[in-house]
Amino acid sequence: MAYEYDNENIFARILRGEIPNDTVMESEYCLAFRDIQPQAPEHILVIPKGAYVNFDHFGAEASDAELVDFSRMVAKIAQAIGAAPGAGGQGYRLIANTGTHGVQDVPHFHMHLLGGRQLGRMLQT
Ligand code: DGP
Repeated sequence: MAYEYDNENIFARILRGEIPNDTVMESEYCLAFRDIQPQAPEHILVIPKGAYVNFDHFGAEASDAELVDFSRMVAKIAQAIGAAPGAGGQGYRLIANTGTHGVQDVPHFHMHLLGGRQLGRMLQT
């Protein structure tokens, strides 16, 4: 399976420090920052630092350490913003838009974490 990664995509530029971001959390393998066009009071993007185009690329080719680090960071952020039901929060939604049908705009794998209000039901169209 061949995945072509565009080194000039906006998240690659954020990772290189060429574009500023509002960082929420950083680890060895991942960065989380606030979405520039928030759709909810809490709208955070979690991305691997590695060059992965989308979730199937990440899931297939990332190391175990990268995969674990990513999941742990999502869980830590959900807790940090007070949204994790296991810690008394009211919940959140994770979305990984992928490819054309998934309406993915930025070709660097990212997970949207949305919360802070009652969200509508999936999917509208
Ligand atoms: P999508 O690829 O459709 O899953 O969404 C990409 C998201 O990335 C969209 O919600 C807006 C956000 N975004 C695009 N450019 C930037 C940027 O330069 N900085 C930040 N923080 N977010 C961005």
